[in-house]
Amino acid sequence: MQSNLLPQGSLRFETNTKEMCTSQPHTNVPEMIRKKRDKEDLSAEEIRYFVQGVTKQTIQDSQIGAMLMAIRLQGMTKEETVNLTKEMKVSGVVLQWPKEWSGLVVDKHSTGGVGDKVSLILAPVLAACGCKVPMISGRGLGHTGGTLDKLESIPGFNIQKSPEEMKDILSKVGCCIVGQTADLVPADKKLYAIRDVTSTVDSLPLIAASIISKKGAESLNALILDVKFGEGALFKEMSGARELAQYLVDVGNHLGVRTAAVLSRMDSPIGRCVGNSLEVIESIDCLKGKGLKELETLVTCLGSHLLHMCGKAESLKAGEKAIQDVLKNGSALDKFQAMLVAQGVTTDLANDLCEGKGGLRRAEKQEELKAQAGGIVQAIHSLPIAEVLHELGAGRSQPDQSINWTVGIELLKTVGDKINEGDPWIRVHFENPSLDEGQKSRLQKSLVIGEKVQEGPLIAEIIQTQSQREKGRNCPP
Ligand code: IUR
Repeated sequence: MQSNLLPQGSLRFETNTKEMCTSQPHTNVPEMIRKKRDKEDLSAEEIRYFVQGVTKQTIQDSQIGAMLMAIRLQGMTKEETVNLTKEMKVSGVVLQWPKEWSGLVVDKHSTGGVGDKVSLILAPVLAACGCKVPMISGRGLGHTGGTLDKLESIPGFNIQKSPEEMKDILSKVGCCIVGQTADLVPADKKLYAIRDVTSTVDSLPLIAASIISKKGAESLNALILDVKFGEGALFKEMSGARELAQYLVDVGNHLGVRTAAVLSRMDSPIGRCVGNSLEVIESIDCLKGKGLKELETLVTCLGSHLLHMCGKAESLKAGEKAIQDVLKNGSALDKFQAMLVAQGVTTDLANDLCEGKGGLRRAEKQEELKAQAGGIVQAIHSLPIAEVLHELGAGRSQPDQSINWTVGIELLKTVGDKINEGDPWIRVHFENPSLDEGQKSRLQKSLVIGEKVQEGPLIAEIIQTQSQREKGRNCPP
């Protein structure tokens, strides 16, 4: 690894020492591309050479694009994917934690959903249960904000923390939520940028290597994946989500991280609110044990699997109980408050927020829409909601675009609720641009009213390795 990737004065990182003893493979890049093009397997040595060339920029972008397309079209064996993931993981710094934390370092990854504020709740919940959670998250691109955008709607919240600072916050608080630094898995940054412009994003081995290499570089003991399917998700059908989940679980476990996945339904938004600052307020309510049942169910399911996998809970039931306890006794909320202060929010503001005394700027305008029929709320389509919020400024189309954190919606009725004609069902928060008639009509169409609920259960399936299923507990192979 290049020495300039190492933060100065830090002893906390493993460098990719393999590079020093790696000789060039008995091949060259065009020959490696030809092999993959012709569906031959790449050796571990060839994959190492490729990833190091990507990182050091000694391989041309055209060659990287050709290799990615060959992988996209011909696939990779599980062994090749694991080798690719391992090499990507060590392309930059790999976080190292004190020995005392062994077994306790956990995180989650979600494939993204409308109103998905689970990370904001899960990180402090797990910290309150005794885990260490070095959550590295992203900003949103597209519909609404990502986890970092939600947190940045809190004045003062700083997402840029060095590994040293992360370790300090983890020892004092137990959780932090930060942005990715340039030196963590630099190979993924390069590969992702080229995947984006070569139509090679939708490749199972490339997705798995990208996600798991970054989680691997956090040196986790356990990882839970929330893979969503349904109208508002990447996969419309459960079968696609299941295939990705199983692949990610296998690769994660091969990398030595106990990994399991939850397949969760994403037809309607998660929780009551969509939009950055509104989701922070909803998360605080959930941390007080006053969240919408579905949201609490998802947090409890993901968290209990992590507690069980890392050995903090003897069974899933015990994990669920531990989570219910920290939501009820205020210790999860205390962790959230401490994390805010550790990441730059003033003590007064963190107090006000957690005590429900406000503190976040509210949009200048709110408008409620009324139901045009009565019955039971069968569904609230998340995609039109996300699209309208994007148009109103809640999401970005370009990575460097600024967003309006106050823009969002509150659902005054959710799936399963009884509703009468004329009842207000959604409150839209907006500023400039204003909510127009076309957007109101699209929002109205997202509300489906019928005679009974038709949606299936929120948690559809749990994906584990064969040995996890047999032992009832995750073990790396
Ligand atoms: N998130 C990632 O980190 N990597 C990917 O390839 C995709 C989502 I798709």
